[in-house]
Amino acid sequence: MERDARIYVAGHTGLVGAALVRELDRRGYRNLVLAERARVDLREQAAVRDFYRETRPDYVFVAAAKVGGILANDSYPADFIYDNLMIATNLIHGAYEQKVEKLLFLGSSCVYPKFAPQPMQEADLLSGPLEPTNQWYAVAKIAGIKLCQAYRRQYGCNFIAAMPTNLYGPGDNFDLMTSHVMPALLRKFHEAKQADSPEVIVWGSGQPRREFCHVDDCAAACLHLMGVYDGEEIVNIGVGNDLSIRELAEIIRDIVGFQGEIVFDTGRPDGPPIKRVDTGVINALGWQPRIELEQGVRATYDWYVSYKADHRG
Ligand code: GFB
Repeated sequence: MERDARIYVAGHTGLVGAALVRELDRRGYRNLVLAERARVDLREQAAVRDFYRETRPDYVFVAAAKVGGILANDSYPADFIYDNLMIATNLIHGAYEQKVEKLLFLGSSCVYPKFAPQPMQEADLLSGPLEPTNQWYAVAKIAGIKLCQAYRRQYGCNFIAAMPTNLYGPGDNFDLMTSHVMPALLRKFHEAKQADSPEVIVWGSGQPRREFCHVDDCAAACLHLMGVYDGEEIVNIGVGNDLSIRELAEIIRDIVGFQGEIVFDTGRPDGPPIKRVDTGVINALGWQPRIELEQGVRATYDWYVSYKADHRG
């Protein structure tokens, strides 16, 4: 990407979008196209078309999505499939109409089958049934992948798609009902320590395994792919290791300094037993993660504590 290129980061206030803006700033890209939701509702095709005509971006990162943890996905299926289908369709079709130079669509590791062989390879896409709790979000993301591939085949659009594993980091959603496990546990252990509570409730059995990639590593991977990758196939973004939810809870307990007990609420869903992506493709393209899990969790906790101090409520 040329230093003066117009770069649109759709979803720039979200976890990934904000990390992309930070990384682009760090690398000296100054011509960013950013729009609050109030300026353009990405679910409205005409609004997106007008926005593209007005801003004429050269590059587009599709980091806008309706996202959430296992409970949110399971509770609001219509919202997750409709919003994400509309966002993907409007941004990808609009990029074609506007003759955007290149677009990167961000999917998720949840596009892979619930029982895909581990670690999950890009070729495993659509090889089996999806995880029921987030099938709605997954189908919308798979549609986004197929849109990128179809517009490449029919119109020659250079639209690529990346599938990040579970992400965490500063700027995450810490609402206990809609968030992912990492921010939820950071908040739960923090508040339990503050209140001197005897225990922290962790959802599920604690046995599922998850892979966690810091969002700054993910942003760097996205910029790397935008620079070097022009293929039709999806590309995974991950760190090459995973841990159980029990192990994660114990790491967070120790980082926060909580002295009480961890209690597992097996009435809550576990989701897929394991969800680790194979990173052979992106590693061969020259990218490696740099942020170790404990270092990343500690930094995210420090951010959360300082953010809470600045934003009472
Ligand atoms: O992060 P999470 O909500 O989503 O849950 P998934 C991961 C695991 O952590 C599940 C357990 O086994 C949860 O039961 N868990 C334990 C908790 N305590 C908690 C808690 O307090 N909050 C939450 N949220 N989980 C998501 C998909 O699946 O992965 C999204 O739903 C997206 O669509 C994302 O794809 C990457 O990792 O199970």
